[in-house]
Amino acid sequence: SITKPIVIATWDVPNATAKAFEVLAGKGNSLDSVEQGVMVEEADVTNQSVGKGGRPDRDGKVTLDSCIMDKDSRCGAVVYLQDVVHAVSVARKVMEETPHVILAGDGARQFALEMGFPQDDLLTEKSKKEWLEWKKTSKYEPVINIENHDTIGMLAIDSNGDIAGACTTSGMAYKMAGRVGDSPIIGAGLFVDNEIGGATATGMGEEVVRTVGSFLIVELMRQGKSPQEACEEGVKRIIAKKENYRDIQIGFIAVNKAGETGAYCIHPGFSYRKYTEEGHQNIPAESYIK
Ligand code: SD4
Repeated sequence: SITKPIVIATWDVPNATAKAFEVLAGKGNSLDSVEQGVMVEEADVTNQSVGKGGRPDRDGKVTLDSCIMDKDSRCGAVVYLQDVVHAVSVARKVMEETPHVILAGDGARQFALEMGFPQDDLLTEKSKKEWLEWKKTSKYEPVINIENHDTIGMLAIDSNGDIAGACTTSGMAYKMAGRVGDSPIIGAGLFVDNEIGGATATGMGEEVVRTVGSFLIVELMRQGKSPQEACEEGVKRIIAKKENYRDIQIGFIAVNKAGETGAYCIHPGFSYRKYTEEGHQNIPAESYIK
């Protein structure tokens, strides 16, 4: 059957969603769509939360987390990857070329270089300068809604009606060395099920991991909730488990197989980009705190 293709992504990322939709419009599949879509943000040095130009950890190292999942529930991920821009493509190679799901750190980098990915310095002058400034106080205080583009999580349904998702980030700025967030963790930062739909997250990853947020949202949709209702429940679950939830931001987006979408967050300021044949728009998400 022929379905209407759709792409959604966390935050206002018009270039990434345009690229992803271009792949779908050319009869490409959803896996290629989400990979090529999020690669736009990985390459964009002005996005300081993803790929090249990302903010470093507290020791000045840029370390990337990414995962990808397809219609057959195949998945791949890299965590704590250094020196390679396109973490999502390395994640896809983990999925396609290895018997494993996750590769970490030096092993992930070694694998990427063996696969022919170019080595690159991910720390830009701008991010380096800000980090050196931060080091003067070294206060770890994640900022809510740092910019209007941030960690990118993307979900796409192609004209065959098949879903795929990808998520990629440089993680929380000035994190501890070795820290891994939700974004590369299947079920936490991203989950898709071709029978139901998909969900992906942005914000304080620790909270998304301990509630297995994206898996929760897909399962709620399986039980009959709309994507909007499911995203609201996902955020409320985090709020119920976190006394000082006011100090953090979480944003979820979801799509079901009918192409209905939803989004919800703790604080105002989160939005998502939606791209269909009818056009594209930046949609502000409803928030728990008004
Ligand atoms: C993380 N969820 O590493 C990511 C960060 C993020 O917008 O989404 N920033 O916890």
